[in-house]
Amino acid sequence: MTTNRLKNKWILVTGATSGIGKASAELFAEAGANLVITGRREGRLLKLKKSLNERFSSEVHTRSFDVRDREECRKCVESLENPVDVLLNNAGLASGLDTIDQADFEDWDKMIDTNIKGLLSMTRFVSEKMRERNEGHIINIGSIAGYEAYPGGSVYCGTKHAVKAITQGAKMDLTGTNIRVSAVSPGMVDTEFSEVRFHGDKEEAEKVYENLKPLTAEDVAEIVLFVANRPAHVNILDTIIFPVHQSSATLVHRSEE
Ligand code: NDP
Ligand code: 8X3
Repeated sequence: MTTNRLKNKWILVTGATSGIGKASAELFAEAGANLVITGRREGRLLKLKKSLNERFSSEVHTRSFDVRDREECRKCVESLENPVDVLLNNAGLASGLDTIDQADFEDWDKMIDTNIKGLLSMTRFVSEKMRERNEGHIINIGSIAGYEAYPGGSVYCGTKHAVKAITQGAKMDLTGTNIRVSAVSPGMVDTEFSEVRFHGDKEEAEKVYENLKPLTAEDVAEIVLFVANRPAHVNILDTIIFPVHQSSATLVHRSEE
């Protein structure tokens, strides 16, 4: 039986309105941790808070903001009464799958400003406070796209390569402290990710997961919890998680029907 080290800890989750962030918030609450759930869609945050409050005894706070707005990130962190034990940098997106010569600049800006700069802002503000306490854990959601590029994914993959480098560099910067830094890097996960990538085109999004059993958000959340729940002297730097029928960013086996 695994020891539960998460009870009464404070976990800040970015992008908790959907997918991996929401599933992680649910598992953290089930483990008895308290939560600050964030994202742009306030209605969804309030709904999740209500549902967590009905099922678990954890304290849940909401902060609705866009991680691309650095001052909003600062305000969020400064507004917290309790120190953050675990920062789950999950908010992120792919926008478009166009080639380098055709892609839309707005799509590029969205990905770079959210996946890299948003993650950096949250990390900067939270890690400063973690260093003062000499404790804490930063967990970044990376991707197989941080290890490989694929056609149409140059910028999304570039942002996830950046997340890998930021994770490694932050771990180095915090050497000698008790602060842990980790990444969790999945392959295909069935969330709203593809719908967002294809700008709301549900049919295109469904094709990504056709005749293949992708990971679920809960599958990834379980790994996040495992990483967060290690003893204080254990730092998992990264993990790559695939569905069994995926072997690289682009090599997938789809069943016949
Ligand atoms: P979802 O689209 O289901 O969830 C994305 C979350 O990010 C939402 O809660 C969204 O909240 C939040 N978010 C996006 N942009 C912003 C922003 N500017 N400010 C604040 N929050 C934002 O996708 P996933 O759960 O799949 O994605 C979570 C992470 O997992 C991402 O970093 C993604 O790159 C990564 N990933 C996903 C994989 C997949 O196949 N699904 C595989 C590997 C990694 P809101 O819109 O309310 O702001
Ligand atoms: C999401 C996984 O392969 O679509 O990061 O880039 S992939």
